[in-house]
Amino acid sequence: MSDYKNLSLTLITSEVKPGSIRWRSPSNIALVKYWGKHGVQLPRNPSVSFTLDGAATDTTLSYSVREVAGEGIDVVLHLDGELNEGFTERTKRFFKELLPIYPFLKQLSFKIKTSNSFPHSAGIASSASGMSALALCLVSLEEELFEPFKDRSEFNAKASYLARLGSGSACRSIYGGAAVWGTLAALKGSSDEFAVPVSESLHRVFQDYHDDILLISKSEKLVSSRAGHSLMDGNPYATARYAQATRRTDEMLTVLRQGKVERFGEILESEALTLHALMMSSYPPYILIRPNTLTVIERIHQYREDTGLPLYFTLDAGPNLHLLYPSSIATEVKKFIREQLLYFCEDNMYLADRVGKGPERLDVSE
Ligand code: 2P0
Repeated sequence: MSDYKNLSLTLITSEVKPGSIRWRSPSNIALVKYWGKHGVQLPRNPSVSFTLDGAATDTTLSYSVREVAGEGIDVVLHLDGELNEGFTERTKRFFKELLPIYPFLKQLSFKIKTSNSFPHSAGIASSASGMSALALCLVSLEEELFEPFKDRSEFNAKASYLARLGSGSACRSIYGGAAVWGTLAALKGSSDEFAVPVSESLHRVFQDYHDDILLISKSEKLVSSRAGHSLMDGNPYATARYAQATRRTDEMLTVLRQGKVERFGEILESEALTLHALMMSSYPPYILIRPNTLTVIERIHQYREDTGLPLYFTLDAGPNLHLLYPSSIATEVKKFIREQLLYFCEDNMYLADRVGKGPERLDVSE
């Protein structure tokens, strides 16, 4: 167990100059899903994801010494240039939880400016990119105020640990390519507390894999992921599911190494349907997919049968479909999306994305 609690991370405030730190961090799509947690944001099973490229959050954290010392956290958050009270409150809670790790958080005043590359109302998860961007800003801030980390991997492990406390899936966004979160016997260094990169063992075909996100519905979902995770505690299939996800994460790592796109797709689709079956078999049961989600799934199956091309889908905790495929068939797949699938998307919208290289620290002046 890593323990980042550190009461010595306290500032001599007269020595601190104001400053800003900026990170752009991407979203990720789980190939084997995290669904069910315990303790303080610990997963019930390992998961593995692709880190995306285009769907990202750009966050600038500005800090200065707090003029009037107070007990709580002093932070305001602006989303797309506007004060956002909901996110300000969530960030306050997050910083408060981090006080045993970063006691200096209550000695500073923070202004956070954040924006997403994807449309605000697109109905795609922003907590992975948002929380990972914020965690990276905080770990960079620690380096600026105290000691630099011994190496990049220590920096990333801590950023991933903090991101996990903000939102479970965010811990996987710290790394480019692919990442595993959760202890796997066969993966040295893997942990329930932070994610580890597995991009070095990614076969060439997966390094620039496409992920086109079909926006079936942009409405806010009725049951949050937080509530969904906790409903797993009473789910009668939970134990079997956690064992299955462990086996599948193991197998998925082999598949990713070997470049087997068909087996990849089989596991991918089964994971998507299993995730939603778990929602339907929770009590109270709920359904997040929409009729158009099913129509598009049928079209994808038919397309595969007709063409033999390795186009497969997955789902997040919502109705939108992620279409995953190798770049070698991009022209055909884009045509299929335009001609046969866009009709089933809200406002005929989809986001074209692909596997990306991971977060980037940006110049504050850019
Ligand atoms: C995942 N999802 O592995 C799974 C699959 C959605 C579907 O983790 O409560 O926002 O913040 O830890 O990470 C979405 O839930 O939940 C999620 P919290 P999170 O990506």
